[in-house]
Amino acid sequence: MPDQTITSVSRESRVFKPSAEFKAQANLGSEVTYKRLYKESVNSPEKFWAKQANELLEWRKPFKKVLNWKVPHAKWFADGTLNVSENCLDRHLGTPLENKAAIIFEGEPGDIQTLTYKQLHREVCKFANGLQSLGMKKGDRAAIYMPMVPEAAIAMLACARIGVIHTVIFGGYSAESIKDRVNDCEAKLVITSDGGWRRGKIIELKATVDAALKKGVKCVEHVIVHQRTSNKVTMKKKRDIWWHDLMADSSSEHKAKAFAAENPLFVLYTSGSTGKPKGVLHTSAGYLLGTTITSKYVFDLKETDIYWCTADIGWITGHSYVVYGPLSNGATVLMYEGAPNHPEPDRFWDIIDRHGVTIFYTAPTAIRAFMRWGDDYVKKYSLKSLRLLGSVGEPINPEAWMWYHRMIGKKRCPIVDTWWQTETGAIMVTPLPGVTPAKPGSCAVPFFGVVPKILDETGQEVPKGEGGRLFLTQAWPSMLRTLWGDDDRFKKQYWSEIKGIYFAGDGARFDEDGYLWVVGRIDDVLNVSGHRIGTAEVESVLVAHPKVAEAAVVGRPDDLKGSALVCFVTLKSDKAASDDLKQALRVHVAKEIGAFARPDSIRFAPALPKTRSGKIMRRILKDIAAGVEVKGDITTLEDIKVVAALQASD
Ligand code: 7RM
Repeated sequence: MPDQTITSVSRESRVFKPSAEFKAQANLGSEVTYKRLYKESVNSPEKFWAKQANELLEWRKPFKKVLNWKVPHAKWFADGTLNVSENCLDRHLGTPLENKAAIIFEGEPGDIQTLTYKQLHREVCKFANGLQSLGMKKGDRAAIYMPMVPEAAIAMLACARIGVIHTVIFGGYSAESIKDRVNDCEAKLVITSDGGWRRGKIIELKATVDAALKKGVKCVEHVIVHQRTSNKVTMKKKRDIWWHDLMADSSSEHKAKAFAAENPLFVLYTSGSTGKPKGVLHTSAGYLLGTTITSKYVFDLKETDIYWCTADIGWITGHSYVVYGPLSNGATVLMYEGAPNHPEPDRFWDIIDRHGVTIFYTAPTAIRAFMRWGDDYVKKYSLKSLRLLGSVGEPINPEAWMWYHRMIGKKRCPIVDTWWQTETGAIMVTPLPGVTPAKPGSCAVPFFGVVPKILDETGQEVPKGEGGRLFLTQAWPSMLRTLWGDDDRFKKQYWSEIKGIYFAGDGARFDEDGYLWVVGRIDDVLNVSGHRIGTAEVESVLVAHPKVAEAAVVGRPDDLKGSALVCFVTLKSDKAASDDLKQALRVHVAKEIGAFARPDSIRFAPALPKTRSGKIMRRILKDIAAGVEVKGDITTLEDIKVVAALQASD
């Protein structure tokens, strides 16, 4: 394919049009069709979604009612029934897809395993029978704490098959974090692995689960342990069961039951503005429809693709675009267990060439790391199989976009910069690769059924070009339904900023062409290397340390991570500051939350900047952390001298 053309260079950005070749083969390649469909999707959403739901999903009992919307509670296709696992597996059997690879797995040590749709179906059926033999049934919760191995997807799909609600916990989380999540949703079962490979070392997952369960967990009856690394683990009698033992006794026949469209599918915990993570609840048909339709049109998925999304299944991107969306489309999904720089920083490019990956979806923080490691690692590979690139997780800076376009896409592949959230379930704003000209740094235009608005404090729409808060004003099928056990927080967090419409927590603006530019979180959530971390979570861990009196955590712009974590800490009066204590506090946070939350910097200060009513003025701390002049009004500060002391802190 020839280069995509640069059609204009404006002050802000260049514009990259899809090539004629890409357009011609795209699942959606016509601007006229996109416009017509978008119009229909927002003007007659029920008609649009009914048609898509019938075309893209397999129903056991067809729905009659499309949407029941009593703000903020949505029910989609409520009187219809289906089975999500059947939609991802059984429906491809008896078709030419059945002997096609569903999952190509590459472990970090280099082991490779392929599961066809037929084989994956067989494994899922066996595991579903195994879960049932342990008494797991519809509505029960199961926590999954596993590395990126096919068994993680098998566990998710088996839960879905029998109506068990899964909650996947990212393998980087600590024992304490596991305990909180398992207790919050009262999981009866934990599914884990002995370990997982990361940079040549074993991450001891089972040992971490053991530690979590010792911290005061009453709800867990069983732990299923998949053997990955064969490191020594302790198996607690009666409670712990080897995956392979359970599977050995299980039949590979399993008839999936039909469940109501609104049956809960999973809870996924995500950070919010308080210390307590939010359990985002997604249900069945609407979620599956959102992930299926976006996989088809945003990634332009075809039968012949080898599709690779590098996200871990512990995050929403792994749920929607490693498991449910691509499998429902009958795609071949590549799964890689390990680190991008093991044994060398060329591992991803090596994988792409060896497996012939055609679609590659990753995060800006990874792209920036590759840029830093240097072009030589990329140039050793042809990357000629690639035809489409994607980005997700945070705003992609134009420099990184251009490098991705030139170095990885060889100026031939469209890039889809996809904006969405754990809460939205599926991609909301994105270019369509065969239709939308891309601008580096902008996530472009709303997907079908999505109506984004940028509003000011009074709820007025701001003029194009001006920044404000991002809202979604129309209900969509894959929207979160509530927060597990806390519907009040759900209402308050998302639907009360401006009554009755969804507040995304992001700041953004539209440009003159109607393209969306997301700036980033405007609540107390940080995006560190694409991981969502609540400042309040880190603060509560810090103040739990015996030497700490008070703590305030802010983000500092960072070239690689997006945001770096900077913690301002005041010590109890009889405690002395030292470098050792700094290090101890960093280790403390990593231990309590997870290594990905390890603070970049701890600064001891005699006091924190507070208003007279005692509120910490974070914007002052942000400026101080960034090393810039403190801007804006500081007259509300209770003690003005605090600022100078903070600036002098280290
Ligand atoms: C999918 C995911 C959500 C937050 C969101 C934004 C940021 C995600 C983009 C982005 C700019 C993007 N879910 N974000 N994608 N910002 N451009 N393409 O990341 O729940 O973990 O995070 O991530 O701030 O609110 S998430």
